Amino acid sequence: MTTITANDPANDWDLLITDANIATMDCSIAAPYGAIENAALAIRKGVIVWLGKQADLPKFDVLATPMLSAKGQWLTPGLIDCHSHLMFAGSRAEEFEQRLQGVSYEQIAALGGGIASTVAATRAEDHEALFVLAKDRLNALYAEGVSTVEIKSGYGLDCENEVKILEVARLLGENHPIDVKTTFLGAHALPLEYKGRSDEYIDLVCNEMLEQVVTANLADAVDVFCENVGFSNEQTRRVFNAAKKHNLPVKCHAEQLSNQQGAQLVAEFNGLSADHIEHLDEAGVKAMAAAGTVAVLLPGAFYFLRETKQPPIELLKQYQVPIAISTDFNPGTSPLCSLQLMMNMGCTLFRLTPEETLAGVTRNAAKALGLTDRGVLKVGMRADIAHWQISHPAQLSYQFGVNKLLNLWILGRLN
Ligand code: DI6
Ligand code: FE
Repeated sequence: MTTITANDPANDWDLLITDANIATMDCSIAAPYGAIENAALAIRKGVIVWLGKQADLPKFDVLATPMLSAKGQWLTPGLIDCHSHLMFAGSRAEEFEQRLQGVSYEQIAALGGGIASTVAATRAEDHEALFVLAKDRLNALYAEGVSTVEIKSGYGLDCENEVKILEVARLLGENHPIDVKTTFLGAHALPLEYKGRSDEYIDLVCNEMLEQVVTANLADAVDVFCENVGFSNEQTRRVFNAAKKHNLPVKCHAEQLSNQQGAQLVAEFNGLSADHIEHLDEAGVKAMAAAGTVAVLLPGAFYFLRETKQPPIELLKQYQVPIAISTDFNPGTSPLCSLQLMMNMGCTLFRLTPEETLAGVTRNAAKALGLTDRGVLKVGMRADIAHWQISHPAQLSYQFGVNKLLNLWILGRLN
């Protein structure tokens, strides 16, 4: 035991969690899940200031330190949903019915349904209505241990409405315990009024829209749907160049329905992530590995579209591309607002291990958002901590539908 003096910070902890098993997800700890059993963790000012075997705790002021026993249960990093489109209005249940009768996602999009119908519904709602809709969804994620969520725009598709969506997302971040990161996805789909004029629409995205978004500091990153039903590789490049001019990191909806070399392109811009990537090839994987671009897998969309083409998981592992998992929560291809369900699907549909899946919603999801202060439990990191009633961390991927969350601290606070 270390003896400490009166000035030692150990006298000044805001909370000490004892009797915990901790899945730190820290790669520098050799055990599976970076696990430390019989452990304790101390928080001061929203940051983890001590973590280790309980037997190694320094002497601290027992009377002055708020303490909580984890009762032998598990702590993990707060979960991170690094790819969501949760700011939308309306429902696409009828389209779901059509698809079940054999109409394809691309056919529906070509007929003016799909994303365009959500755009019409979202344009029709004001800030307040969108706030309420999105808050409910954020609450659902929060209830299952999610502490950081990325929210994309992309259902406005004009200056006014893209700005509105991002403003509401920023407002949610200020009014909800979850930390919200925003991504400008003006190039999500071609709005109906630009039919046949996609290059002109890209001009609007790169100039007016992005200028407004940047001026009001509404976006943390820029994304493009690089696809047959979205935008070409060349158009995606234009948007990435514009983002670069404003020092915004880029990410890409890449290789979801076909191979448009979007992953190589986003890697060329040292992008944060290439997402979906069912049709990714080896050259794309290599480019991502070289650039440190994260592979974000979206099993909900794969499942909901009843896709059969698997992302190249073995190649991603072979080239050590970090793999994240996310909900892609959206009304068209993944109306599934549960990151825990995605963890289960990551294992069942993509054959990831529960440990890889947990890394996918913590350490690697943080990387996919360019965040270095979370995703791993260790000293110096944000105290974003989920406390679970489980006897093994694999239970988080194995079981679904019974909520095992006991506590969720975000920046050291329970809400
Ligand atoms: N890929 C997707 O899966 C979603 N957006 C995208 O670029 C679909 C969005 C929608 O259909 O509303
Ligand atoms: Fe998406």
